[in-house]
Amino acid sequence: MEENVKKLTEFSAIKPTGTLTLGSYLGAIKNWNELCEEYNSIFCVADMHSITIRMDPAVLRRNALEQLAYYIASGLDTEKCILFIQSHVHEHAELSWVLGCYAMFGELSRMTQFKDKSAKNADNINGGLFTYPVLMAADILLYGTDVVPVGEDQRQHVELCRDIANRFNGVYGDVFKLPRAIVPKVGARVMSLTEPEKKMSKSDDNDPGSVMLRDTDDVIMRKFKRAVTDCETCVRFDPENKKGVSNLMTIYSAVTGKSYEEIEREFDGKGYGVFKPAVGEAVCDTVRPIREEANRLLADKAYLESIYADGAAKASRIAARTLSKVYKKVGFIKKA
Ligand code: AQP
Repeated sequence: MEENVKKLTEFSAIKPTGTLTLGSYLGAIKNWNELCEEYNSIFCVADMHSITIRMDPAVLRRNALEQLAYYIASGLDTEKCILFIQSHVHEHAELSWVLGCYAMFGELSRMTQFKDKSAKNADNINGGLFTYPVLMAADILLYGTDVVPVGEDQRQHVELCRDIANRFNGVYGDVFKLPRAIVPKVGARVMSLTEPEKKMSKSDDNDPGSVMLRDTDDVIMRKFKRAVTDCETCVRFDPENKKGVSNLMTIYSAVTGKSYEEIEREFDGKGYGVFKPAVGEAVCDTVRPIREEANRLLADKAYLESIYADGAAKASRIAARTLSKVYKKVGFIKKA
């Protein structure tokens, strides 16, 4: 896809710290797809963001390629979207440095994800973890992004990106467009099946509470059958008092398009023994074609390489224009 200057631009990314979950799909990728027709669509595999935790290099490489395959298998049209790997476009790191000089220590310290991840990795609270939202701001701002489809947990980072852009524009004029987050109505925060007060996350592959897009039907069914519910038997949406059941209803609603009222009627008087496998089956129906297509794509490395090479070339052209404008504005001498 070549950039169409009249269209608005959507940009988003996911870091390949593990294999994608149902949460990554419902909270993010599914919604990327929905805007592709109307927007210039640019998506990256955020490998640079992944090294804020210690990752085995071979695993990172494998995850990154697998993630690209899952993007395409989820329906992203390679003719209409730019798909690339973040570390292939060096402008991300370069703009990140400049923006870091316009991001305040106090605001970075207030980021919920920084606080959560620091608590989780107390022995490795590195600078990258702290400046992660600055690199994310660079990712977004390089492409003149209008909208960033993300799950609820990333909304705060997109808002910080706007603040940084605004501050920069306040000094140098209108250099950056101000992006806004788009968060889905259903599925913005998919919770763990075993600990429904915790977000479903991809970094723990063996977590029985996380449904991975690469899980087989059997594994998915087993996870749903073991999902935590409560001591009542009625299927009712009440996220305060019935966290597990409400999470399952959210998942069911997101994959079937049914409203909470319709779901309550469908399972009225049927109990969790019927409800949990029904959610599992609906999820299998959504995930199975994606998994099968991703496996097919992963067997064709040359094809995936052609997609990310082409994507990096197109992304670089846009990113280089933005970076050169920024360098000029801040006063760097143009390279002879
Ligand atoms: N459980 C979720 N429900 C809804 N949306 C979710 N997202 C992630 N988990 C859920 C959305 O998917 C994108 C993932 O981006 P990311 O990997 O860069 O960030 P993350 O939020 O840190 O994802 P994880 O899975 O929790 O990764 P780890 O375990 O490595 O920290 C974002 O749009 C996110 O909102």
